[in-house]
Amino acid sequence: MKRTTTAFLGTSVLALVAAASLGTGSASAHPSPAGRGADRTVTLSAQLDELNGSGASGTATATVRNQNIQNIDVHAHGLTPDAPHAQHIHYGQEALNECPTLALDDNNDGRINTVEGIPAYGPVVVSLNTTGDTTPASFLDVTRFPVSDDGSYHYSRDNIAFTRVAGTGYTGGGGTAKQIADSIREGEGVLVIHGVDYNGNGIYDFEGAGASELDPNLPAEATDPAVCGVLKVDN
Ligand SMILES: [Cu+2]
Repeated sequence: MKRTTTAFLGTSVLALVAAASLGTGSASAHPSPAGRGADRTVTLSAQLDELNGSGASGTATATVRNQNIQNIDVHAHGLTPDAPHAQHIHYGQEALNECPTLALDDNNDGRINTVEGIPAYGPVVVSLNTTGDTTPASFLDVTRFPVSDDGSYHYSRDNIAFTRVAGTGYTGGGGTAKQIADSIREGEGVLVIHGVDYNGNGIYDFEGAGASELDPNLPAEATDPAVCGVLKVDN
């Protein structure tokens, strides 16, 4: 502690000798007042940029402490109006933990579908829905995701726990809640909002881009990614 050195410079030689002889000269007891837990709380923020020509954009901020998202806020605009938008935190140990580019368009149809984006952003680890279960099991339950009001919404939710997730690329099965939370706190999570009305007819239908590769009963318009941003650590 530099402050200790400064204090000693201001004291008399006698005092220095006395301090040294008492063994207190080191002033080594400098407790970290905040404790170790404070090191494990980080704030993250993301700039959300369009994918698939959606024209949408936004921002997100999150506070993550240990294995819990204390709060997350998402502001988005330019989305398909008055339609539900699945949104998730994606992460994979072997993913790039970046947003995808058209280089990942394996079938050359000019779109990045949700599966094609996985090498970049990884699988779903948290469903950012409005009520109930937030695990990947809820990733396509569109009834519990925010609905854009004229293309915009402000989403906020508190206390979302990370969970063990299969398919995240860890050997021996799924990544643990701690492994995933540690990586998200290091800035490796990617926030993705889905839902692109390609043909601009105001609804998700099969005319725009056919069926979703995730569920043949859902239009690809409902599941293709619309915006993406890496949740980076704030400085
Ligand atoms: Cu997603």
